[in-house]
Amino acid sequence: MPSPTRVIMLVDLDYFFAQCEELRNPALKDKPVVVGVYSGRTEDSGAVSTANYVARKFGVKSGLPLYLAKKRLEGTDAVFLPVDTAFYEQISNKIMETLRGYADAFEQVGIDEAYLDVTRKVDGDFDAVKELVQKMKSDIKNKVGVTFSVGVGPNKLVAKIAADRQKPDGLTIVKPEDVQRFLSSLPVDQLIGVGRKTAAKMGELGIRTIGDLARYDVQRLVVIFGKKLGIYFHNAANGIDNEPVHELGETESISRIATLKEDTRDLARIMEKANQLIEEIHRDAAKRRIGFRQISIIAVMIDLSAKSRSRTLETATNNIAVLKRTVQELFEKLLSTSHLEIRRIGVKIAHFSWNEAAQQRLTSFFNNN
Ligand code: TTP
Ligand code: MG
Repeated sequence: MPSPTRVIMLVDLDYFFAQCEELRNPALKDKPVVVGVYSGRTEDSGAVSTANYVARKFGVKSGLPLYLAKKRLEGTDAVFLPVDTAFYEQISNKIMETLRGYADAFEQVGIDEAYLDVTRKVDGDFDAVKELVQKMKSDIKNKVGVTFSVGVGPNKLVAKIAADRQKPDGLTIVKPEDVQRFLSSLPVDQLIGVGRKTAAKMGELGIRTIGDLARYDVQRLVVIFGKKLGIYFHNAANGIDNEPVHELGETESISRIATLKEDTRDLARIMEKANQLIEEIHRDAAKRRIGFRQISIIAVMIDLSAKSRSRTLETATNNIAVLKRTVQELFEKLLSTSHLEIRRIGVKIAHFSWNEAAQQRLTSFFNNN
């Protein structure tokens, strides 16, 4: 049975950190506003977190070194401000709370984005979406005073790309029958998971647009990029994505479990498998841009008894090195309490939050490849 058509929405708050600063001080509205992370080495060292659209006209954008931003805005009445995450979080929480009420299922991704499954809210009818979005926009405008852009499609992949097409205060709706046409002319790096390096590699194969990728032989993609990625790229380019909108409950966790090649008490062998599991878990967490505070392991011994260990960190992280180190320490501890060999191992992360992950997004998995 084919799955019924879903109506999925991505909401992306406009120039978020800078918009929050405008909210706090409306006199900033017509000026170029730059929010930056100051590294503190010299007065101007650091990078732009984001800039409002007035500043963007001068070529100032996320990631630009602050001294260059200053140079580009020379002679204007530009205002430079340091990041105030606590304040932005307050605003974000208020918005997310309101948005949640409009969705059948709701998944916040980072501090300024959320997916909404609104299939039942609009009765599966894409023609009813515009009115719903207008209602949401004016509701948030009245309650909080913030604008956002929306992408709508039959899945998360299309919704995400659509949201980038019209900004700020935009709305782009891609109906199921228009997906292929919508995607085909876009550059291939618009797909999540196609970073700079992958795009360059695809360029060498003559793949420049998503349409090129969609037409490329899937078997060859598998040979070049491996099975998982090859098939993912093929499906993504064809607009296929079945990922549900995950409700991120407080009790939720991400975990993986696997059987060792042979029963063992050798830490190096255990960690070899554990690191594979960790990489998958970390990829999942990075995709959803969540940080985690709790790390747990489980070991099934040869007598099939199970032992577990767990640690809660002081602050949330999405750092894979921390995850690997902690898991290793937990296995060392666990081994010291038993003389049995281990047969199966599992790794789990839980106690999620978005803040930390949002700040570290530039180092997240997908931005790195
Ligand atoms: P984005 O949604 O990528 O950017 P934005 O909201 O500022 O602008 P747009 O109107 O294009 O959506 O990121 C959300 C926030 O995350 C942004 O306001 C600041 C922060 N951020 C950084 O700190 N560093 C970065 O490199 C990026 C891209 C974002
Ligand atoms: Mg945004």
